[in-house]
Amino acid sequence: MTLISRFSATIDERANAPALEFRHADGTLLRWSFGDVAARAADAAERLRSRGLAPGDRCVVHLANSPLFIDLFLGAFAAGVILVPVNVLYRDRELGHIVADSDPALIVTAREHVGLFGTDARVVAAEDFLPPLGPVTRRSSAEPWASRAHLPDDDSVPAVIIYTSGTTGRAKGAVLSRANLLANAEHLTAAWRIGPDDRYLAVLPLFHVHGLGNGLCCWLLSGCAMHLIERFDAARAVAWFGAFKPTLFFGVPTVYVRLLDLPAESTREIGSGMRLFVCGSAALPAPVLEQFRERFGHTILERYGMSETLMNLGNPYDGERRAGSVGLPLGRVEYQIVDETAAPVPVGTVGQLEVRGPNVFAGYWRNDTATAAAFRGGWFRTGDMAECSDDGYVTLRGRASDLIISGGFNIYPREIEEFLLEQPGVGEVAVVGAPDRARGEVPIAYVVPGGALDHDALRAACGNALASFKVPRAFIEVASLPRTALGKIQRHLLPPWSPE
Ligand code: MCA
Ligand code: AMP
Repeated sequence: MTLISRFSATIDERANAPALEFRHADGTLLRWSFGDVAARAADAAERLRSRGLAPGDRCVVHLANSPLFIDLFLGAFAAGVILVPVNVLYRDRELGHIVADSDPALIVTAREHVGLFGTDARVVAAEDFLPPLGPVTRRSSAEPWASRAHLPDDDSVPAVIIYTSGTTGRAKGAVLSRANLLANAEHLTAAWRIGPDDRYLAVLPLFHVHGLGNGLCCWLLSGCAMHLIERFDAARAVAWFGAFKPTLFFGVPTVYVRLLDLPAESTREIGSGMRLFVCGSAALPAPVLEQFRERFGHTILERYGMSETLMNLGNPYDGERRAGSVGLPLGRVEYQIVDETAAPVPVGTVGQLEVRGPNVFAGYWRNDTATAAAFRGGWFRTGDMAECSDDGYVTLRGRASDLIISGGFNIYPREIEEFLLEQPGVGEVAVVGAPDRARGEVPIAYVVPGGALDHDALRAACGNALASFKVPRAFIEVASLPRTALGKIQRHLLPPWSPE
């Protein structure tokens, strides 16, 4: 079975079942069945084709969570178009690179964000390009959503390109095939027992793998009901849980830290209706898992994935969900922990984590050098360090690179450093992650002045060019950067920073 045939099976079997709820900006609650979702997807596919997009063309989507995103996601499958979702917080520097690299035929954004793309003629506002949000008129003939594509239903073709930063500072496009998305959704629906009776409260952004590959694809594979939220906000969580009564919830650690601040009567009430809370994208601190269990009566299931691989490891549904560990291999995923020479290390020894399986991507978009470097002997080199216990549980032990994860969003210091070095007054610079209770880490810049340094101007320049979560919380002036004899910056020797 292919991804399209699996999604179609859900849509056919559950054509009149509740599929999607979304509160429109005007306050009305949209409610669509799977048949409605399919009708809109067929319409979106038609619009992509009418606009001249052919199979294999790219379509950048720069949208906050909305049913319009889902229209494009499914419409692109039907039209054979490769979707390139980008973080809505990205600004000109990030967007410029992704647009240049992915070379899209169409860029879809919100009306208010069209200006971010300058005068690019490929940009359309989603509100103009897609049918208005509202009740759906279904075609009288029950035409399957993907049938008019007349394309081979081939799962080896690229489905989405997810841009993920690297040590080079410039994001690379991880090309995920339909087969990758299907394998991941099959693994997760089986491992987490997701079925048509579930009710999934979707708060994570659809432009990253967590919300897209896990959230949307498990929804479409299982045929459960989904309530889509534009963006997570702890102050409104009690109302969302109370009204929708979900059974299933996916979050990043920051989301769970925020939920811990809810009053005790709310946490008990929320916990009583829930079946499963899943966490990933960054390390879940053990005390958060313990406190969450006390207050909500649920042990969060922590899992581990990457944009290039979708999900690799997870704590078991039945059996011990071990704090601090990312558990055991999911589905058909295999892993090994090896040393520099690719030899497996003994149990209890930290080594490099490598994975393979049907969920693992084939390579980066138009970047054979990066692809070749990412694989060794058929194994994908995650860049994460890990160790395995006697009973097979894997624990992550840091990364080979300097990745900072803030609120579940990834930050590569090199990208910010390269930008800061272009600014007046900056001689040398090192960006490091400082601990933060809620967001896990926040970026801090240590600057060796090369002239007069204007902190406000630096902050403003970062704010214009970079996503807000990448703007350093502080610019600390230092006389020099600690370096090894080979000139590599010793980030751990920089003076610690804490907010006053
Ligand atoms: C945050 N902001 C957003 C969003 N989230 N804007 C638009 N859409 C969003 N989804 C902006 C806010 O406007 C604000 O911007 C700034 O970010 C900080 O927000 P704040 O209100 O302080 O939020 P918070 O309480 O700290 O919570 C933020 C959050 C958010 C909800 C946890 O960071 C988030 O949605 N994180 C999820 C990231 C994610 O899905 N990662 C998965 C990557 P301003 O500063 O301008 O006011 S996939 C991955 O890593 C792998 C594959 C994996 O394993 O899953
Ligand atoms: P991305 O490049 O956005 O796909 O992020 C992938 C990285 O997020 C992984 O290589 C890990 O370093 C990190 N990550 C994902 N899940 C977890 C987790 N449960 N615990 C710790 N780190 C995680």
